[in-house]
Amino acid sequence: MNISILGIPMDLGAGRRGVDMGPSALRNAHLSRALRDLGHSVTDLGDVRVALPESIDKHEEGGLVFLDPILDACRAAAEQVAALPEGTFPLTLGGDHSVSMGTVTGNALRGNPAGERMGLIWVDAHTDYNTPHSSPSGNIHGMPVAALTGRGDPRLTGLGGDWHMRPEDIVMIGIRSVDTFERDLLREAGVKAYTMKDVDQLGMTRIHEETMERLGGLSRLHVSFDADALDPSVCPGVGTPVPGGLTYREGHLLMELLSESGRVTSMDIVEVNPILDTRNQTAEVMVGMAASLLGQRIL
Ligand code: Z70
Ligand code: MN
Ligand code: MN
Ligand code: MN
Repeated sequence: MNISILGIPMDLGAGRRGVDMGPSALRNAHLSRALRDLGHSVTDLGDVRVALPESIDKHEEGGLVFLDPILDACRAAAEQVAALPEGTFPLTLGGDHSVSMGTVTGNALRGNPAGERMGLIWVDAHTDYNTPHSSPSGNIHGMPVAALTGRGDPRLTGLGGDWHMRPEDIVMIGIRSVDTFERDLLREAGVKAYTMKDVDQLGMTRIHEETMERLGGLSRLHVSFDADALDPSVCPGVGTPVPGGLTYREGHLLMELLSESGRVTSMDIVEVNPILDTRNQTAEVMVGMAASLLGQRIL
């Protein structure tokens, strides 16, 4: 397979600094080599240009911190991803999770400018379903899924023009931190979310089967993997560690099963924070997750 790597070194959507270094940390953990060793042809397109927080004013506008530079970076990411040839697998590296407003939009519009239905598998401790009204923080990385489904500020929801994700085409896995009003929005929209309780009770195999069934008719599936979905003992280098997360094996098993399905057409790795990490462990773990999704097997 042809894999194109694109970095979006942005931490403007997060409450803490450092995830702008995520793409470097993942490259340092030998991401390209790991994928080439699996037989893939890998092209690293480098990074999207992102404004430095030091050279812009931190202004909040209608409950949105750093809105304009985040929109610029998301638009650039969406354009680059949408322009990749059909059949290429885009592997996009954050950055905070607001980058996925751009990457998911770009993948949905790739090959069909009007946009097509696409399945979204959101692996995260958080549901990222806030709007400017429901958000307790104003941080845009808590809002990308709501924005992709057309909820929130029109400047965020308008990235794909008239195209939006359908809530029924989204499955979240690993959830254990949801804000009060965010919970209401998520329920009302009808997004399927597997919490950590569901992971404990059903197991990852069953969750994978149900996910494949739910997203059955869709020809393209995007995996957006937030490193904080994994337990902080596995991935300590994240801005918002939440106890009780996915084990190392649960993460790999999900990626292995998704790989076997042969249906995943693009992936994000986001929220890796080298400042808060231990000897780049989080980036190394996430490179392993990408390798499992892209065909690595134990035997
Ligand atoms: C909270 C908010 C969030 C990631 C934290 C946190 C959101 N719900 N997302 N870390 N990746 O501020 O909206
Ligand atoms: Mn997230
Ligand atoms: Mn998260
Ligand atoms: Mn819109």
